Formats: sequence, C-alpha cells, structure tokens
Amino acid sequence: MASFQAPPSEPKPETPLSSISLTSFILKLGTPWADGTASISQCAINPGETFVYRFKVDRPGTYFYHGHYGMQRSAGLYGSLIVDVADGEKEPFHYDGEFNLLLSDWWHQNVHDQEVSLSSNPFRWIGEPQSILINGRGQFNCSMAAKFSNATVSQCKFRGNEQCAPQILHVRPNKIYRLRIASSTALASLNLAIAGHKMVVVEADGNYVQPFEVNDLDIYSGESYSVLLRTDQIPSKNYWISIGVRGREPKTPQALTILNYFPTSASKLPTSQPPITPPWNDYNHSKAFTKSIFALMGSLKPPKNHDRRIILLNTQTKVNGFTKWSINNISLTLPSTPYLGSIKFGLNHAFDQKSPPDNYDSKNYDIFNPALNPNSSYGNGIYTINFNTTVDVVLQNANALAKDVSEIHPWHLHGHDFWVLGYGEGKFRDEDEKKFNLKNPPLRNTAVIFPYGWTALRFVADNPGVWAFHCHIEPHLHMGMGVVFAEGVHRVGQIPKAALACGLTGNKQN
Ligand SMILES: [Cu+2]
Repeated sequence: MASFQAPPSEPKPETPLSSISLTSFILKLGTPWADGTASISQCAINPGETFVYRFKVDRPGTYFYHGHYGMQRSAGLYGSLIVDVADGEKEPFHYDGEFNLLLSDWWHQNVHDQEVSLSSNPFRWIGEPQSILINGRGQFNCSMAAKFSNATVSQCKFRGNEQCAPQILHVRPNKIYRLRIASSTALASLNLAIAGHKMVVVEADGNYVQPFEVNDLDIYSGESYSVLLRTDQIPSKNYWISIGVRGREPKTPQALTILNYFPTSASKLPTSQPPITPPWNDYNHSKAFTKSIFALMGSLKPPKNHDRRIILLNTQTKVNGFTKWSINNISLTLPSTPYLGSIKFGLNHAFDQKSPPDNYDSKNYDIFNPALNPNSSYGNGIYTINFNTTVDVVLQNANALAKDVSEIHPWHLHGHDFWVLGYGEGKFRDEDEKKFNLKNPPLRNTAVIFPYGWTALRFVADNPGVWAFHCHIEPHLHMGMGVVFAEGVHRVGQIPKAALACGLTGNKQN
C-alpha cells in the first residue's frame, strides 16, 4: 500500500523521505501509539530521530513489520516478526524444523517516481513488478528453470550465495517442517506451490485454523500462513518451490527456489518443470481456497449479534480529475496531526469532525458498471465506534473506472482481529446475514474481497485507540483506499512524547 496518502499540505512525493514508522501486526492492546501508523497513531519519525516501539507480545504467531509512511514498504522497509509460544506451552501441531518465507514484489523504478506517477493527472500506473522476491532475493534476466521456459531467457548460474541466488530450503527426509509464509507485496497476489508435495494449512494471521490440505496456497498482501510440509518424496531429487501472480494478468516471472533433500547436492536442479500457477483469473480456485479456512475447533467464537453495521463501497473515482480509490465516495487523506493525540486532547479542528457515511446508495448504485458519476471528494473524517460494541463491516466490491474491471483488494485492520463471517457474489443484501458463519469463522487481520463480491467481517471494539483499516495494496492506499476507526480514546493512558511531537500536538505534554 502505499502511503497513506499525504494531504496536499504535506511534503510532495519528490521530497526525500523524511520519516518512517513501523507497524507489526500484533494487537498492541493498551499501547495504541506503538501501532506505527504515521498521522494516525503517531508522528512520523524524522531523519536522525529514534522511536521505541514497546508493546506486549501477547500471542504466538507469524507476523511482519513494515514502514507505514509513503511507499516505504514497497521500497524494502519490512521484516519478519515471529512470536514463539510461551515457555511451557505447546503449539497444537508437531514439527521438526521451520523455515520463514517473507514474500514481496520488486520494481526497478524507485518509489518516489512511482508516487509521482500515481499522483499525476493524467494518471500513470506503475505497472507490474519486475521480480517476486523471497526473503528479499529474486532473479531478473535469468531463470533457475530456463530450459523449461518458452521465453528466451538464460539459465541463472549461481554458484553460491550471490546476492540474487535464492535461499534454498535444506531438509531431511521423512520429517515435518513448518513453513511460515507472509506477504508484504506492494501489489501482487501470490500463489505458492511445491512440486510433488502437499501442504497442510495450520495458521492464518497469527490464529490457528482447522488443518486442511492443499496443493497450492494463495496469499494476499498483508496475510501470513503456516503450513506443514512432510518430506516424504524421493530424497535423491530436489523439488521446485514456485510462486506466481494471481488476480492480475501476470507480466512477472514466477519466483523459484529449491527444496533440497539431504544428502542430495543443492546444486542438482529438478528435472521437471516447476509447478504452474493457476490461471491468473481463475477466481473459483482462489475462492475455494479462501472458503476452506475455518477456526481451529475450540477457538473463540464471535458475539451472536452486532451493534452496528458499516457497509463500505470500494470504488475507483476521480477527485478534481485525479484518479483515486474511494470508500463510500470518500478518498482518504491523512491530517498533519495524528488522530490519537488530537482526539485525546480534544483538538476539534485537527480533522473533519463529520463522520463518513455507514452505507452507500445501495438501492441505486450499480456495482457491475463504472459509476455514473465518477466524481468523489477527499476526506479525513473517521468512524467513531462505541467502546466494547460489536461492529460488522461489509466490504462491497464494485466496478472500477474502466468497464469490466473489478480488482482484488486485501483489507487489513490494525489493532484487532476480526471474524470473517462470509463472502458473497454481487451486492450484499440484508438477508445475506442469515448465511453468516457464526459457528467457526476464522479470526484474521486481513481479508480479501473478490471482484464484484462482498466480504463480511465482525470485530469487538475493545482496544482503545485509533486504527487504520485499509487495502493493503500499496498504490491503492496511496490513492485513498482506507478508513479510520476510533474507539475508547479517553481510556488511553499517557502517550509517549515522541508520538505527539508534530502538528497541533507538538507542544502537548500529557
Ligand atoms: Cu486495493
């Protein structure tokens, strides 16, 4: 995603980046200033400054952290954050070893130029990434599997640990390995497969799921999974691990690495073609995977009822001729004073006090066609949620500006997990509520909406603070695709000075 869109008064994209903030996906109960969202939970960190994130790590799981200012995540500011189970506790599954795969996508154009392109009129799209990276490593202009490729691309000749050589997964036969897989991509939705092996999915976004077996795994930006891999194939061979693009016409080669069985040499390449990614627009394949994810038996169940329902229409729009993404016809721009401080100190002129709408004109809006009136406006108003109430959010997808285009959007919520109650096709209707899964919905922090469909989420507003909820695709967030929730801010304790040292809170001591 990109930046949270800088409002017009903020530094222009061509200004050298002057601050970073980091976010991990841990809930940070009681420390909302440690969430890392510039302009929302804290001031951006200036060059030479230090900001200490101190929060309670209250749950095991697979997470990652990344910059949340400008398009810094896309520029490479990210890393894994793995939380082990507490001493004396056990995971609900056994494994003999583990690997950590943090996936991302990479462009040769720098992010400043990308931000300028995306903010220009006429709009200039950044295009597809040149490479998919595994733990920051990827290939360009050569392929590990050139001889199986139709294109004229040369064979990579890595001998050792060169910069672009892939990280090889060395395994022993007849063991079980846990693969922790997370996606920090700026754009690409991915699919991962291991030749000759099935995987058992056991964790999603730091929550255990009912184990299920797959041949390949879809992963969207912002998500994380753990899968168990049994090394039960012939150990005299090595096997491809391949990662390809989903949901967009792929112009990016598959990322490849090798599962290397002991005692076979790691330099012995597999003799067959790498697994082929399912066709990019085979949405039924993606939906089948997504809909097989359920909470592990015995997991926390959602409240039976909701107190408030917010329906968020996802559309591509124009604001003063500029191409934007809008939610209920408002394209998010962020204020120069972070919300957390301005709400806590009652600074009513720090941002628009009018809340954005809880719904769109669902009776008259045709989600299957470009908007009749594509014009929307900028806004920085927020949704104020009553503390400890239960909120349903229905994300409604629609047609973008071009005819017959509706994209995948992975939505990520800060500060909470939500239950994913259901997915549907077309326009959400009140009676769809009857089909919600209240029995074993998965708890997650990121959920996808499919083209022309809806996704229903439920969360309890029990974490005092101000929380971003946004599409995790970097350019989409940069173009305004997000909203902000605030709950129980008067309960927030002393906010560290460094989180307040900008804008209208610059001189506040609390
Ligand atoms: Cu999006």
